[in-house]
Amino acid sequence: MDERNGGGVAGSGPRTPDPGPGLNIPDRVLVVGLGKTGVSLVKFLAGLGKQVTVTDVKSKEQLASSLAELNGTPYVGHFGSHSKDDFLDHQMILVSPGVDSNLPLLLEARAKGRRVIGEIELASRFIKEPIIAITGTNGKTTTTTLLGQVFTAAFKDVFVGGNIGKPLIDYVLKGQKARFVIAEISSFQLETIETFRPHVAILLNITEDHLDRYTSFEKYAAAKWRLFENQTSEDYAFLTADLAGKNGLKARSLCFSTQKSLTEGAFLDGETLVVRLSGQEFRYRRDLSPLIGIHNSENLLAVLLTSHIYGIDRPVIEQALRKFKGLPHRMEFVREKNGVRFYNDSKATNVDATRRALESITGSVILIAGGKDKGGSYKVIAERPDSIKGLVLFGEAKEKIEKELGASLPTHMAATLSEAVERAFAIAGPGDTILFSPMCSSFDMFKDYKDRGEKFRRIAEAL
Ligand code: UMA
Repeated sequence: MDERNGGGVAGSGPRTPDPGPGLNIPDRVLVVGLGKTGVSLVKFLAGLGKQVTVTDVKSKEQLASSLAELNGTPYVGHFGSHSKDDFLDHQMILVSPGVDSNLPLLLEARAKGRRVIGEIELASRFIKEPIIAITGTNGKTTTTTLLGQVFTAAFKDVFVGGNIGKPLIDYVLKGQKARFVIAEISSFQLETIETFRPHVAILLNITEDHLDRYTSFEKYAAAKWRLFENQTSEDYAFLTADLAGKNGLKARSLCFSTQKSLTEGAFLDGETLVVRLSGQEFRYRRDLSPLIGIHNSENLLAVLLTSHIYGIDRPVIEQALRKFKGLPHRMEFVREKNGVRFYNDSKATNVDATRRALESITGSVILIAGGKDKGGSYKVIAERPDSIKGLVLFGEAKEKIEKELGASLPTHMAATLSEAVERAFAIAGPGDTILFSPMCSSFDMFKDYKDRGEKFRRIAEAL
C-alpha cells in the first residue's frame, strides 16, 4: 500500500546539519520499521529535507499510533509487506533494531552496494558530546537509569536514551545540548553500527539470549563486543572481570567484580562496594542501595566506577543510590498474602535473568514461567532444585520447559496466567515467595513485558 503523507513542517526544533565526515545522506532514503525508532527516523530525515519512504510489514491499521505521530511530516509509506523495489531503489537504508540485519532483502541490497545503517550509527554521527553506552544481556536498563540519575544530580543536563525506550536520534531531533549522553544499547542496535564510538563503554555480562535471531551464542556475543570496536586509547572500557582479557580492547579497560578484589577497578568486599582508581579508594555500604541481589551489586559497581571516573562527589552518588528503588517489572515487590510474598519480574525474558532473580531470594520459591521461547536451554534453572518448591508453566514454551526441567522440579501446567497464579498460591505456604520470572519473551500472549507484568500484578492483587 502506497501511503503519501504530505505538507507541513517536518520534525520539530533546531537540528544540527553536520553528520561529520564519511556520511553523505542521499536525497532519497528508506526507513525500515515504523515503531518508535522508525517514527523518530522519519521525522529527523524529513526535517533534513530528505525524501523519506518508510516500509513496515504491519498494516496501516496496525500502525495507527505511529502514523498519528507523523501527522504533518512528509513521507511515503509502504505498509503490509516489504518490497524488493524499495530496498533496491534507495542508496541508503535505515533499519530499526527489531529488523534482522540478515533479512534476505537487506542482504541483497547490501550485495548490490546499498548502504545499510541503524539509528544508533546515524544519531552518533551528529552527537558531539561524550556518550556513555551500556550493554549486557541483563541489567542494562537498571544500570542506565541509575547512572542517568547520578549524572543528572551531578551535571543537570544529561540525556538518557537508546534501547531503554527513547531513540538516540531524539536527542539530535530535539536539538538538545546535554553535558553527557547516556545510552542503553542492545545487540540488535550494534549489528548496524559503523563508527559509533562511546567515550565510556560498559559491558555488564553476556549470557544466552535472542537465539531466535542469532544462529549461535557466539554471534550474539560478537554483536555485543562491537560496543568497543571503534574506541581508542582516549576512551574507557568497563567490563565484568569474567569477560576481561577475552578481546583485545583499544580503550583503557577497567573491571568490576563481585567475586574477587581488584587493585584497580571496582569490587564487592563483603558488604562494601569498593572503587580503586589511581591509588585512591572509595568505599560504599552495599545496603545504601535498596536493590537486592548479586546481579545488582554488579550493576552498582559499574555505576560507581563510571561516576568516579568523572569525579562525581561522594554525597551526590550516595543520595542517588539511596533514592533509586528499582524499576517496575524487575524483582518488583507486589504484595504479601497469608505470609506469601509476590514478586513481579516480568522483564526476565531470558533464563539468566531468572537464575539471577532466584539467587536473590532466600527461602522457598514457587516460580511461574513461560512465554515465547527464544531458542536457548532452560536446564540451568534445575541446578538449585532445593530452593524451588514448585514450577508453574504457561504460554507457548511450556512443553519445551517441562521437557527440560520436569524431571528435576515439581512442575505444574496452566492454561492462562490467572490459572498459573492460582496454582502457585495453592502450593505456597507462609514464608514462601511466588516469583513471576518468565524466562521467555511475552509476545505469545501479551503486548510486551510491561503488559504481562501489569496483568500479573493485577491478578496477584485480586487474590
Ligand atoms: N518490522 C518490519 N520488518 C521486519 C521486522 C520488524 O517492518 O523485518 C517492523 C515491525 O512490524 C514493527 C517495527 O518494525 O512495526 C518495530 O521496530 P522495532 O522492533 O525496532 O521497535 P521500536 O519500537 O523501534 O523499538 C526499538 C527497540 N526494539 C527492539 O529492539 C525489538 C526498543 O527496545 C527500543 O527501546 C527502541 O527501539 C528505542 O531505541 C525494546 C526491546 O525489546 C525495549 N529491546 C530488546 C531487548 O531489550 O531485549 C533488544
